[in-house]
Amino acid sequence: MTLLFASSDKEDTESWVPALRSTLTDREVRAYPDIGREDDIDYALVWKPEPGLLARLPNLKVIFSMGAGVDAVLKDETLPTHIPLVRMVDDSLTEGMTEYVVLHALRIHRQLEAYRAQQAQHLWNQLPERLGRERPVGVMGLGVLGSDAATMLSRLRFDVAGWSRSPKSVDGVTSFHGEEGLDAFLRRTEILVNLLPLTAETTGILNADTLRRLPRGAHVINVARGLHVVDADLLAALDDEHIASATLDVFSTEPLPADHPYWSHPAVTMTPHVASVTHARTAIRTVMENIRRFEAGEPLQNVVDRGRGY
Ligand code: NDP
Ligand code: OXD
Repeated sequence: MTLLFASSDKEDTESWVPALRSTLTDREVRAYPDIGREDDIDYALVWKPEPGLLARLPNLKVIFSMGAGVDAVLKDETLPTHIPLVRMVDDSLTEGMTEYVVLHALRIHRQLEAYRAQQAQHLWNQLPERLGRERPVGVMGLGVLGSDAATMLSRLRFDVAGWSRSPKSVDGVTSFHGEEGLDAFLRRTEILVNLLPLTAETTGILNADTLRRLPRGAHVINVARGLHVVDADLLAALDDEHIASATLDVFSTEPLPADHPYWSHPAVTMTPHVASVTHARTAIRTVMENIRRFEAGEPLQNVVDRGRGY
């Protein structure tokens, strides 16, 4: 049995392949681009694979995504439709994302940027503070990551709501769903966290219309995909201060081009797609468990619904 590891990121190969080889001791692990004979590859573990690569593997049985988001895999028009695609669900990925969301929600809520600006001016000035329970936070996407982040925010006593496709029951979180629930969700949300998958329906969902429906002075935290945001609309909303700040971890082009206005915008806080990273040592266990299930004839976990795109 042979597993192909194929990531567009060379550093992933350096960290994952030795870990895979030392864990999957009874398998052959190959690293792209040295794929060897195409017909003896059974499984592929991929991140942004070269388009056409997976279609070339005639005996491929399961495709595993190293990421929770599978938009980059599904973008490949030649992707075989009969082979199950499994997305990454891993505790370390969930925990990392919740840390990031909580960090930035608290940074915004406790006005850290304003205090840093005052510090730069040697200014001692106590700003009015609000209670967390008076701060409506809204999480778009109440899936694996969104529901964990929303739960933690609610434990911190924020007034938390979530928006998803179907109704949800998450402790301490008010659920809104579907097109019909979007307006009320947006109008009550002062800190918006985007944790939706990127699909045809969600591309460009943070645009002039939806941003305008947030209360004036709202903050946006985008940790899902850059293409959820219409960049020109967000920049315009920041410039006219309808949106007070944007915390962006993901961008429509990554790495973000050096001349992009986000780099120097005073209301933007950026990180280079690190809100949560997939840790090889934990994630490999989830891949192994799914291979075991597949070979035992048991149902695979976390299979992507191709129709929905997530
Ligand atoms: P899930 O598939 O578990 O959850 C997706 C959620 O989005 C579900 O609640 C789903 O609703 C909701 N949703 C999907 N489409 C719509 C829609 N059209 N309208 C309303 N709600 C919708 O995904 P994860 O939580 O695991 O991951 C979310 C995303 O986070 C990933 O796709 C990826 O893009 C991003 N990510 C970013 C990382 C980073 O470092 N920046 C790291 C990891 C992930 P329902 O439950 O009703 O189906
Ligand atoms: C993911 C990511 O989707 O890291 O897992 O963006």
